[in-house]
Parts: sequence; C-alpha cells; structure tokens
Amino acid sequence: MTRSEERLAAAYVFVALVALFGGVTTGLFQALEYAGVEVYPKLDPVIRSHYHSLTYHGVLNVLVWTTFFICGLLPFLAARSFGQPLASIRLAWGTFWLMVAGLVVTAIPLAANAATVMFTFYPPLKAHWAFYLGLTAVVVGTWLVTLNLALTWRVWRAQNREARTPLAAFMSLVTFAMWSIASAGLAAEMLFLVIPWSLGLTAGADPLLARTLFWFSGHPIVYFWLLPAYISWETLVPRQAGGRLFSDPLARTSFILFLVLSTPLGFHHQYTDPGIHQGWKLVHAFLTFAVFFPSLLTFFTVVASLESGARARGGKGWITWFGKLPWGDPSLAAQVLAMILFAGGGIGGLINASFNMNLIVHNTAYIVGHLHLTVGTAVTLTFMGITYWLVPYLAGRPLWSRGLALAQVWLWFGGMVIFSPTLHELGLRGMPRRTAIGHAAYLQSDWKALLPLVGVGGVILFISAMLYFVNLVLTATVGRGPAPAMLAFAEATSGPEYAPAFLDRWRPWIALAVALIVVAYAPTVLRLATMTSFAVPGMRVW
Ligand code: HEM
Ligand SMILES: [Cu+2]
Repeated sequence: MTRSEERLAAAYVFVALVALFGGVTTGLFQALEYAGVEVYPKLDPVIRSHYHSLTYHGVLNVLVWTTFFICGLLPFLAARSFGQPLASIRLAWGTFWLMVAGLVVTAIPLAANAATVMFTFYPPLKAHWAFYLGLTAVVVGTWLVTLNLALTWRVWRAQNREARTPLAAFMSLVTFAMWSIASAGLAAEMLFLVIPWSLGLTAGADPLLARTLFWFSGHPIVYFWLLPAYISWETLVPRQAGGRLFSDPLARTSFILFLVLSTPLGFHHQYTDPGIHQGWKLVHAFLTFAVFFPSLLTFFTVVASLESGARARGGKGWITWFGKLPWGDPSLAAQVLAMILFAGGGIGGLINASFNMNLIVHNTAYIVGHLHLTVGTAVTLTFMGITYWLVPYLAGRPLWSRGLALAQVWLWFGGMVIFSPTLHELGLRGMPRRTAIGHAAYLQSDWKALLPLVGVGGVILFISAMLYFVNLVLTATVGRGPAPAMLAFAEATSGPEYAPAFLDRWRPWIALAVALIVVAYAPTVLRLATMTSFAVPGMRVW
C-alpha cells in the first residue's frame, strides 16, 4: 500500500461525505414538509420545491455517496488484501477525476432546477442533457475501477498460481464484476435513449423501454451498495468483535451467488407496468426470491461470526451473548445496529418482491420506509461505522470523540426506529411517495395523525448526521494522539484452504450470470426495442 493509494481512498471518501451532507440536509427538508413545516419558500432559489429537494436527495445519497465511498473503499481493501499496490495508480487517479468531472457536469443542471427528474429520471420527464452525460461519466468511472482491480488480480495471480484469491480482494472483485455487467442497462438507456433525446437528436423517448433498462441496473445497484457492507461485516467486523469469520468458503459462495443472481430480476420494480408479459414478471419474482438465499447465507455467516466474538468475550446463553459484543466501539456498534435494522428491511423486501402483495405497497410511503432501512441504514450506517476507523487511519490521528460517535450511532438507530415504521404504516394507509404531501388536496386525517412522527424521526436522523460530520471534521483537523494502525482482516474458522478451486474461477460464473440475464431479459428487451417508435415527447412538469 502506497501513500498515493491512501490519498486516493481519502479523496473518494471526502467527495462521498460532502454528498451525504447534502443528502441528509435535503432529507430534513422533506421530513419537515411531511410534518407540515414548509421550508422550501425560504430556500428559494437554492431549492425550489419538494421535487427539487427530492432529486438532490436521491442523486446525492444513492448515486454519489454510495458510489464514491465504494470506489474509494474497495480498491483500498483489495490492495491491502492482495498485499500489493493497485496495477495502475495513474489509471486510478484518472478514474477519480473523470468521476468528479461527471459529478460536476451533473450538478450544474441539477442545481439550476433544470434536472428535477428524481434519481430515476424516467422519461417523459426530461432533464438537461448535461445531467445524463455527467452521470454516464460516473458509470464509466466505475468500469475503470473494475479494470484496475482485474489488472491487479492478474499481477497477483501470476505470482500466486495456487493460492485462493484473498477474501476481501475476491469479494471486491465480485462486487465490481457484478456491477459492471449490471450497469450495461443504464449505459444503454443513456447512450441510445435519453442522451440523444435530451440533445434533440430524436423526436421522443420510450418510457417503458427506458424504465426496463433503468431497472436492469436499478435492482443490482442495491447489491452494489450492499456487498461492500457485507465485505466489512465478513472480513473486518468479526475481528472487531473479538472473534473469527465463521467460514471463508461460505462467504465466497454467497458472493458468487450474488454475482450470478443479482441482475435478472429487475421486473419486480415493474409489476404494474403494462407491456411486459406477466409470465416474465413471474420469472423475475422467482429469481428475486432466489437471490434471497445468498442473503440468508450472509445473515447466518455474519451472526455466527459475531457470536464467536461475543463468546470469546465471555458471552453465554442463546441470545444474551449479544450483550457481550464490544458495544463501546462505535465502529462495531454502528455496523451491528445497521444489521439489526437491515433484518426489517429484508422482511419488507420480501413483501415488495411478491407479485401480489407488491400491489398494496407500490409507490406508497411504505417503499420510502423500506429503503431507509436498507440503503439508508444497512449501507449508510455501516459506511459511517467504517469511517470511524478509516478516517482516523487515513488522517493519521485518533477519532476525536468516541462518546460522541456512540451517541451518533444510537441516535441514527433511534431516529430510524421512529421514522421508518411510521412511513411503512403511512404507506399501508395509502399515502403516496414522491409527493409534496403538505400540498395534497386529498390529505387524509389518518395520515395527518402520523405525519408529525416523520418529522421527529427525520430531525433526530439529521442531528445524528451533524454529530457525525462534526466528529469527522475535528478528527481530521485537531485530533491529537498516536496515529491509529490499520485494522487487520479477520481470520476464518474454516479458512480459504477449504474453498474449492472452482469458486476462484471467473469465466464460468460470469458466463452463467450473462446467460441468465439473456434468458430473463432478451425476449422483452428485444420486443420493446424493435417495437418502439420513440414517439413520446419530453415534459418539464416542474
Ligand atoms: C436525515 C436523514 C434522512 C431523512 C430525514 C430522509 C427523509 C426522506 C424523505 C421524507 C423522503 C420521501 C420524500 C418523498 O417521497 O416525497 C426520502 C426519500 C428518499 N431517501 Fe431519504 N432521508 C434521509 C437520509 C437518507 C439516506 C442516508 C439515504 C440513502 C443513502 C436516503 C435515500 C432516500 C431515497 C433513495 C429516497 C427516494 C427518492 C425518490 O423517491 O426519488 N435517505 N427521504
Ligand atoms: Cu429491486
């Protein structure tokens, strides 16, 4: 690991944190709007409407915070795990600057209220072309990260013919390989549909084809966010808990299953879309339940590993060992609390994925409740936990305040315990999502009774986030004390020597993943692509 690689990770994490700052600030505005406190008129022209805020919120949180954090963290962990530098540090920096340039190009129309199309940018809503172009550059950047990781693996493999790929590096490679396949949908949507259309080169777009290509990438993107959290939970957290990873081969197996199963299931976001045969929707429904299997493997592995740590620390009983985890460590506490809330997200996800029950929750506030448990907590709180060791390490200074960090972590948990179930319930009472609910003429009294709780939960989450930023800024600037050492990877109870060699081969798994995608998607995408007349004109409804 070179100094330049550490600086690279720091640069990515810095951009990610700036994005998260904007993300939680807009989140506060939205929660207040739900609670009946109208802040947008005071924020004009910075934020013009709930929809402007929501576009910022979605783009900054789920596209920028996650992507930049992951592109910073995974190459860093992979290089550590290989015990050798990245194949090309120049390529890595070039990638970083390409992604930053893309971000700036996206941000200009976004800030100017010329791209208030939300992070899903479904046509016929039409943004300024720069919005799409910039996001495309960010996606291309993620491919270059994949390339660099693959080249690094080749160098390593040439020197280590027989050994298993070290676990954290293996998992990072799987994550980026999966995403590079999955992001093809997004790239196709950008290049063939929305960029020519927004430039005025084609007369119209095709909303159904666009949505289909978007969700081709839009479901696997959630695994692109989650797998890095799993990497931390399986390769680092067991040691932080004082234990061992339960099984290295099991962790590898679950990741291979994610590689194969993450993509061919996007229709579960389109159950209500006309023009896709319900037989194919059902296939995607089954495949969605199939990908729940590696999630359960992960759940088992992670809990068994935590338990080994707690028992080594004197934990007893079937459940009570849980109390013996080192709860005084904010990095561990953040990630374990993230896991707990993620269990709720997983259960809710099964409801979303069900062909019939989806109709009850579709496009309601229930979904918002769900996604704040998953990406908003399982991923975000885990990443926060990671920064509690990573930022001190990169800054060469100890964490400014452990107590503040612990308070922050529990406040996020507590805020989310109020915020998310309330939104789930509001959704079940029929309240739509993506709506400036304070302005809705149809506001129901049984929604009104709960809406203040969204505001309370949102304010607590916002306070938690501010404590987080204060602590990190003070850590990086005035933290005093000895420079912390890098966290070591966990050892495994059954180690890599038990992993069969075929798990360490790329071609068969990638071929299987692509084959499954072709089966699940080709008939529908080909039909839509050949039938489309690109006739739907763009709209600016804001
Ligand atoms: C202070 C913390 C946060 C608060 C108060 C908050 C609040 C909200 C609210 C009220 C909405 C619903 C708006 C609507 O549908 O009309 C929303 C949507 C959303 N939030 Fe958050 N949020 C927070 C943090 C996060 C984080 C950390 C993430 C992810 C990393 C996230 C991801 C999302 C996404 C993806 C949506 C849906 C966007 C869309 O429909 O286009 N939020 N948030
Ligand atoms: Cu999905």
